[in-house]
Amino acid sequence: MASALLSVQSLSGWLWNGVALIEQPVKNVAHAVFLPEDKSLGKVQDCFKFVENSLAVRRCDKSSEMHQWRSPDSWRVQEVFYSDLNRDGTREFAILVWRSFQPWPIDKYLPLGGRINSHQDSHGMSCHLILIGWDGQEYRELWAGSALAAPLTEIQFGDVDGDQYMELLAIENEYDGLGSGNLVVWKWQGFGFTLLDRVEGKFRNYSINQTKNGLMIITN
Ligand SMILES: [Ca+2]
Ligand SMILES: [Ca+2]
Repeated sequence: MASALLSVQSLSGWLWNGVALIEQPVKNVAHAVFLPEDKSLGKVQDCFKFVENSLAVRRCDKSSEMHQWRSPDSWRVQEVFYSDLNRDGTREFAILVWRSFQPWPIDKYLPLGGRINSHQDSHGMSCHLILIGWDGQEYRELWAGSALAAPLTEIQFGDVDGDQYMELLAIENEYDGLGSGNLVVWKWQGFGFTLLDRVEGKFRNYSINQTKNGLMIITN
């Protein structure tokens, strides 16, 4: 995760003021330390494994096939975290996946199709955010976004606007130009994510710190 030792001289802090992320002076802020995600899924009998760009969920004691889910071989799972992004009171996996680009189905038939054709890299791979969770009977894809217009890296969760719900934080890169970009915060709005704010820049990573004024995002 993005917990590299940050150089204090190059840091900016960003706090939500009710309308936008506002830059703050960063002084004497303790470096954020990212703890490993809790690997129990609220029900201690379920475990997950994230290795070699593949995510697998199963009963820790392998007792139930119903409790198994595995990312398809055609997916390259890049990042994973476990939180309640879709605001239904239950945590799910948010995963960042690269897979072969697919146009919107309807665009195959429209004269002006191909509206998201730029949402892929030069190898025909596109970046997607997907939520995987327990629906009461099995683990499944709860929500899958179409190809992102700009691929994300460094995904994390945090309550940026202080409404007790978690937002998605990320660095927004360019296809074929991964490495730095804008800081973005997305929030769930019922059927998908909507942009809460974007701070334009060439940020490589960031950390999040709880302060008395709210969640401060520290970029470098
Ligand atoms: Ca949820
Ligand atoms: Ca929030």
